[in-house]
This record gives sequence, C-alpha cells and structure tokens, in this order.
Amino acid sequence: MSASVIDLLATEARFGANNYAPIGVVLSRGEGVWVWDTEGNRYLDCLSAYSAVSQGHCHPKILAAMVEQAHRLTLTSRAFHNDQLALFYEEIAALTGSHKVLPMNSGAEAVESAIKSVRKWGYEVKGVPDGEAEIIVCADNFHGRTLGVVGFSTDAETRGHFGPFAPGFKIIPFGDATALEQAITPNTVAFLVEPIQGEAGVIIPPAGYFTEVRELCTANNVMLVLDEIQTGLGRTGKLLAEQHEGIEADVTLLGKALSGGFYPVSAVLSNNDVLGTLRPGQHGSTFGGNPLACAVARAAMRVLVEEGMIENAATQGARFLQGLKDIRANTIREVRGRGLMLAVELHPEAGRARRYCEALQGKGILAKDTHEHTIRIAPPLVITSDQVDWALEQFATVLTQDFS
Ligand code: IF1
Repeated sequence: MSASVIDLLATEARFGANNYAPIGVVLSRGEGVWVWDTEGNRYLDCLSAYSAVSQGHCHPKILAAMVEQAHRLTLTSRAFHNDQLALFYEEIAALTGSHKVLPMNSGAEAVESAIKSVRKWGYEVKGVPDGEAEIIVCADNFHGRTLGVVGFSTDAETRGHFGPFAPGFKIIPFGDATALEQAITPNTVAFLVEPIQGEAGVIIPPAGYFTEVRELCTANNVMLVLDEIQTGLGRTGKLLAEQHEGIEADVTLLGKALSGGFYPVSAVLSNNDVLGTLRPGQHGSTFGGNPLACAVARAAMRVLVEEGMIENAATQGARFLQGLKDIRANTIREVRGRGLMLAVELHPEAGRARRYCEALQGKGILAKDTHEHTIRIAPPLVITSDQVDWALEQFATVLTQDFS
C-alpha cells in the first residue's frame, strides 16, 4: 500500500466519525461496471453503491447533462420556479404512471415525506382521529437512517441508543399477509414495505404475497407504500419491482439510481390524492426539486430506458443467478435474486461473509456483506454476459475455498 494511501486512511481515521468499516480499497476512478483503486488495480463493482450507480459509473450522458446544467443554474430553492422541475415531473410521471410527484434528496427523506403525507391523508381524508394514525411495517426492514425511520427498525445496530422514538408504527413479519390482515385497524393509514428486502439479504416474499397485500390495503382503505429506492429503476429486471407482482402501489418511493449516482435525488410518487393533501408551507426542502437534480435525474431515467438497461438486468440477472446456483460449494446455504439484485447466503460454519468479500477483492470483484453471512451482489445494469461469466469464475473460486 503506497504512502499516499496510508496517509489517506490515517487522515480518515483521524477526522472521520467511525460509522463504517469499509473493505480495504481506496477507489479513485470509475467507468461502467469498473472501478480502479489508487494503485491502478481494476475491480468489477458488484455493489453499485447499493444500487445507486445502476447506469454504470460516470455515465457520459448523465455527466454531460450535469455539466451543462451546472454551467447554467444549480439551485434556486422552491421560493421560485425553475425551468427543469416541470420537465422532471412530466418525465418521471410518464415513466412510472404516477399522477403527483414530491421531489426530495435522500431516500430517507422520501420515506419520511411519505410518512408525513399518508398520516396527513389519514387525518384529512380517511378521518382517522388526529394523532392516532398507525403505519404497519415489516420486521427486518431497512428504510434509511433518520430518527423517525430507525424508530421502526428491528435491527439493534440501526436503532440502538438513538431513542426515544416516535409512536404510531406496528411491526409484522415480512411475507405474511395474514399478519397484515390482523394488524390493520380503523386507524391504519398505510403499509410501508420493500418489494424485496435488500439489507435483510435480498429476501423475496412468497408468490402471491403482494396480490393479497394489494387486496387487503384496497379493502381497508390503507395506502400501500412501496419503498423501491433500492429495487426500483430496473434493478430487479423490471422498471419497478411491483411489476413482478402485477400490482400497483398507492405511493412509490424512488432514490439512488434516480440520479445514476451523480447527485442525491429521491421522489415520492402518488397514484392518488395522498400528495394532494400537502399545502404550501407544510413540507419542503432547500435542495428538493432543484434544477441540477432535475437535469441529472432526467438524463439518468433517459439512459436507463434508451440503452435497454432494464431488459439487460433481466437477461444478465438470470445468467448471474443460474451461474451462482450452479456453483457446487458446501459453503453456500442459499442463492437468491431477482434481476441484478442477488445474494449468496453462506452456512454459518463457512465463516463471516466479510472474509469472502475480502477474498473477492483479491480476485478483482468488489462486493459487500450484510448481516454476517450474506454476500449481496448488485452490479451496474450495463454488465455484459462476458463480464457476468468472468465474475462467476471469481465467485466460484472464492466460494469453494475453505476459510475455516
Ligand atoms: C447506509 C443499507 C442498503 C434503502 C431502502 C431507503 C434507503 C435505503 C430500501 C435510504 C438506503 C443504503 C443506506 C446505506 C447503505 C444502503 C443499504 F445497507 F444501509 F441497508 F442499500 F441496503 N430505502 N440504503 O436501501 O436511502 O437515505 O441512504 O439515500 O446507510 O449505509 P438513503
């Protein structure tokens, strides 16, 4: 490791809050599926910044849109109109079939904004007594790191010593429609859920689950809020993961790849009057809906569709999934995935997934572990068959090693 890299790491350790334990690589360049470290070593990125760089690193058309807009106008605040916001609204609404859009910045902000909106809808439209709105969420959820959101996390690491938390949330098991039915009360305003639980380790619900969920929410006038911040925008091989289930959410949350990794851009999308309850002065954000974010997001959505990335995610995801399933290794407990949202769960006795990620780094693959025993795999949606096949060779080599 060169002196300059050692200096960088020492400076990070000296000044930075110690809230991450990164894999030991210092990246300095990215292009498509590839990233390079400061020593010039090349890696295939199998994390895509947790599905924020789905369009590939430094996509030239998104970059060009960002630079062009940055030369003209970056931020006005919403105190004034700008010439990009309406175009962003029109294009994201057309792409997703939505009627109303609330532009925010981080994913967690979109989640918090959705919670505020469905509660407001509950009081002003559904008629829930003020202050008594209930929102149902799932165990092992991940919806962000803000205080309101971690308040309904079931993960000790995510919520420990951050209390006290806001009330009004009920927790049920993921994938169990009966549990949802039993949890709904007249004060339930929404069910907030990931179509596939990402952080939990790419947990895919039983077939038919979301059909039942959709029916239960409709029958009880409960808003179905799908957090597609990680699963959305082509990651699972369709534009939205809900399409695999043949249902439509009432509220859809997008983030991450909405900017192709160039800028924090998120959005709350509503297919009905949930967002219609917001009035001037009742919600907002300094950067939400700024012209630079809108220009970047418009380009990110455009290349996703025009360059066939969604279809490629389906094709290469199926190839990747089958290739992982074909690996004969007693370290593997289960292989899961939909599109290019994949995971390899190891047997506990195989050792910590982190060690396999470190071995993969030595083979030119960057991947990240989750919850001790699972390796998540999420390359950019531009990955080719040859790159999938090469990646599979590295996974096979590492997963057949015995780290005991
Ligand atoms: C970290 C996890 C993934 C998300 C879903 C909302 C958000 C996220 C389904 C919030 C964000 C990120 C957060 C990041 C790592 C990553 C992550 F490991 F934390 F859980 F992807 F699984 N809904 N996920 O996945 O979006 O506010 O971050 O823009 O906190 O380390 P954000």
